[in-house]
Amino acid sequence: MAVNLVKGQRSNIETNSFNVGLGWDINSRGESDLDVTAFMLDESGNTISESFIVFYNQLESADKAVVHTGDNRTGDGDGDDEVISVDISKLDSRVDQIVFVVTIHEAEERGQNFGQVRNSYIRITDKKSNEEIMIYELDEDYSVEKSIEFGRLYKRSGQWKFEAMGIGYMEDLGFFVQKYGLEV
Ligand SMILES: [Ca+2]
Ligand SMILES: [Ca+2]
Repeated sequence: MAVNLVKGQRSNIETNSFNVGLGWDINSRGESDLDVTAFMLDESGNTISESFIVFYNQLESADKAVVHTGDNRTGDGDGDDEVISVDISKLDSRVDQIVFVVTIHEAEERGQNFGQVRNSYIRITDKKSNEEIMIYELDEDYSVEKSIEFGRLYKRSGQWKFEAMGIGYMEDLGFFVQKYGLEV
């Protein structure tokens, strides 16, 4: 049985190899292109280097532990729209947490925000069995936000856990690159 997380809740991850899937739908008025980005941070909360940011324009981390399966530009249809797979056993030993941020491509230019986004979730599935381990459906309404820190994987005493974050921002991807310690 999958664990249903609510905002702020944490849960242990007992498998080394899993997929982190993002799903969303758009309500009327044209298309929105949501993008999920994984920032791989060290103990101080900074991105290890540029090659440890995984997103549609850089599909694999330097250690090959985190792999994005490709850009989805519409969110059309059910199920995961963008997927990032994680193999804990390959992770660079400096990686202390991985934050998943979802942004809207060209939100500013297109005048788009999360008020137009529906049914969004992040879920973790076991890569071997394809079983859903946990899911976090955004449980509050967002309106003007242009980006969301959706969730994070982090390590405590050797145990990997997932935390449902759901923190909305008015910022674009560049903001998070700076927030997590790199120059834009
Ligand atoms: Ca996309
Ligand atoms: Ca969808």
